[in-house]
Amino acid sequence: MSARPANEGSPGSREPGADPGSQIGVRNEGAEWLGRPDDRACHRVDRNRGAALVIAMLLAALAAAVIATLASGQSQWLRTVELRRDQVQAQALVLAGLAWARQVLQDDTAAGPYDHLGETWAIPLPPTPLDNGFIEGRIVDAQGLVNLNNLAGDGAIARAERRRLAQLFAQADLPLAAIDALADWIDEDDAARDGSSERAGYVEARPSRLPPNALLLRPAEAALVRGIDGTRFAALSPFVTALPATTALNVNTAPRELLQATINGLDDAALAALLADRARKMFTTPAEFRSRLPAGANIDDLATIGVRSDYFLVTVSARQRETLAQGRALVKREGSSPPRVVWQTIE
Ligand SMILES: [Ca+2]
Ligand SMILES: [Ca+2]
Repeated sequence: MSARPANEGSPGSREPGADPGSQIGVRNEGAEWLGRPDDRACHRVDRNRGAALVIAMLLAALAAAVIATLASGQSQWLRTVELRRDQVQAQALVLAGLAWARQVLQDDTAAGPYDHLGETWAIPLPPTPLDNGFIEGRIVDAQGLVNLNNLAGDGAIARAERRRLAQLFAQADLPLAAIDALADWIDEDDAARDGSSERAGYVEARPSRLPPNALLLRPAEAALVRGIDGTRFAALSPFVTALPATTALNVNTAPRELLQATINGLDDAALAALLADRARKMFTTPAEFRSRLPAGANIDDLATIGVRSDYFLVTVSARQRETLAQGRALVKREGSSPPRVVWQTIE
């Protein structure tokens, strides 16, 4: 029986020839783990590997964030470019539509000296499909509407317009006294019709404003006049306009509401008969209009009405994908020349 080496089986012992690197460490007599130089190097390598891994992950996250930001910015930029492109195309279509309307009105001069609802210009252009959208438009005879600027005068046309507007105001629950204030807002003088509707009466007005003593450019300006509620007045927009001249009402195009406010002694049945007669054949003179009025109906002054028009309102809408453009214009026909644009808005 051979003697065992003294250190056989003791902690930290190893077989002769065993690989020193196969053991991570040794436990000394104090039972502490003490790394050997090789072990500490291993730990440093591990720590370096860990730090490198964390840095790599951070860089990857940063790169992902940068790419996402760039992609988002590029997407937004592309979206902006697309919207701008659609807007330009839609506005170009609106401009083309307005030019088309002027051409239609110019061509109409060859059709005779009358303007009525049976003519080509009066047929609305329905929504017409185009590439990526549609276009629609219509022409309205502005002289078939109440011309608010007529109120500035004192003659028969001003009185007739006041009467028509009074009926509209009553229907819209607007105060009739505001018609005087509106006339003072427009007329050149500073003499108040009701004692306070000229400049002196607006000194304390809030928000501050003063009568311009000038013709309206837009009917909506009437909402600035004291006593006129903007929302209620807006309901009258299909019936009112503001033209840069005194104009007679075209009885060939005026809506039933304005004909009723123009003619004395016209009940609903007589008005329906008059409209049916107008649809059958236009009126060629104010005198003929009076001669064709139903029995019992009459009109005060033939100078306040007409059968032709110079001013027309044109509205055109065009859509390109999600973008909608709208154009409005007041055009004035002057002889056989292309109608002149009095004002025009493109939105
Ligand atoms: Ca005509
Ligand atoms: Ca005035």
